[in-house]
Amino acid sequence: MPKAATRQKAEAKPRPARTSPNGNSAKKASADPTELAVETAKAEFEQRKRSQQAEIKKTDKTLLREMLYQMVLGRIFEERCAEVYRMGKIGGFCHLYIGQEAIGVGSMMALRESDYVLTSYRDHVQAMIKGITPEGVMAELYGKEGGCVGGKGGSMHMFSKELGFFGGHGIVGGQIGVGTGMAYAQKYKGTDDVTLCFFGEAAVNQGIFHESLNMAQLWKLPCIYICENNRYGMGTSQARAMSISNIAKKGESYGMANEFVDGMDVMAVRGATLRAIERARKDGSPTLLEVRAYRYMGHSMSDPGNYRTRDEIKKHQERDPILLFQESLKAAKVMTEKDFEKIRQEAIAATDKAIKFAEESPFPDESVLLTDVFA
Ligand SMILES: Cc1ncc(C[n+]2csc(CCOP(=O)(O)OP(=O)(O)O)c2C)c(N)n1
Ligand SMILES: [Mg+2]
Repeated sequence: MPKAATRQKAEAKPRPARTSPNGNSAKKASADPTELAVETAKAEFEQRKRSQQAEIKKTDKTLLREMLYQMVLGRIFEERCAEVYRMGKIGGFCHLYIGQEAIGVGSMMALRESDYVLTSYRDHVQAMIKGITPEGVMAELYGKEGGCVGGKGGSMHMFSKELGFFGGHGIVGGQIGVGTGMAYAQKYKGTDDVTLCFFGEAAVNQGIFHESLNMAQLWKLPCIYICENNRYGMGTSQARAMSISNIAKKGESYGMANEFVDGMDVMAVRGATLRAIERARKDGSPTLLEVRAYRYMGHSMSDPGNYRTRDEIKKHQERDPILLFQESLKAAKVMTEKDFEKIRQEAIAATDKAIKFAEESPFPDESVLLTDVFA
């Protein structure tokens, strides 16, 4: 079902390994002790299938169906985003989440409505999980009036104050400081709500990550920091840019609870997030989760992808999070192929409806050009 790979325009030709001043190189990257064994991806798939089944048996069936629906919707919606982008319907940047759906769904569907979420520019799927309609997201991508922020934000700035979705941030790591502040507000107001703050592994090298974690632990702020480690920051692999690649362990520098999670396994993400939420609601304790997945598509729609091979992408797709979840649901006798097809058709219909809405929505009127603009 996931077709993204076949459309990937990545060049098969890898660049020669470059050595950075700290001695990291592409060769060293594969010797990285925290590297997931992609060579044994199929075996891992089978093993995950067994552990997922155990978790599935403990989880409400309606919720499981909704989790699968959101993952499939995210995938199909973004495959169509790529199509309409290539047709010139969407302007500017467009960063797709394909391959990482288990992270957004596994973590956010463990939240309650009043909790907050912030993320980076790779935000379409998280926006929909938090309740922004596919129409609102697609029209925003089109820069149309019916978009969730009136067509003025575009791909990178989905937002809904009412739904507790506070962006969509373009500055790498910028949302980590804002998310820490949102968690401060939740605590200050005496709620037991939590903030989920997503960011990529490249953001961990920014000062804001370290300043925020220090403060959050010191003040016990109910922020759950979710590092979506998709292995690359634009065209730079983690191993070429980070001296210590075990991101979860970096939480220990601040005495913060931390966990390493397989981001291809939606039930594992859910489990780790539920544990973090419990800590946060109890006394505000923050958590750092490093959730390891893989970005199937380019960094953005304009990425030629000449820093990795097609083969590398294919290996990761052997552990595809949607296929894995479906296989587990089937093995646990919770859902059948017929149910999967029904979900697929629902997601296609929702995406078609969103595109029709975006096409028909007008562009914002010139009179609102300077409203909602802060400088
Ligand atoms: C402060 C800052 N520096 C550089 C950039 C340019 N930039 C945009 S995305 C990106 C890579 C970020 O990678 P990562 O945090 O791993 O997130 P991913 O794109 O993989 O989801 C960079 C360097 C930026 N937007 N902001
Ligand atoms: Mg990354």
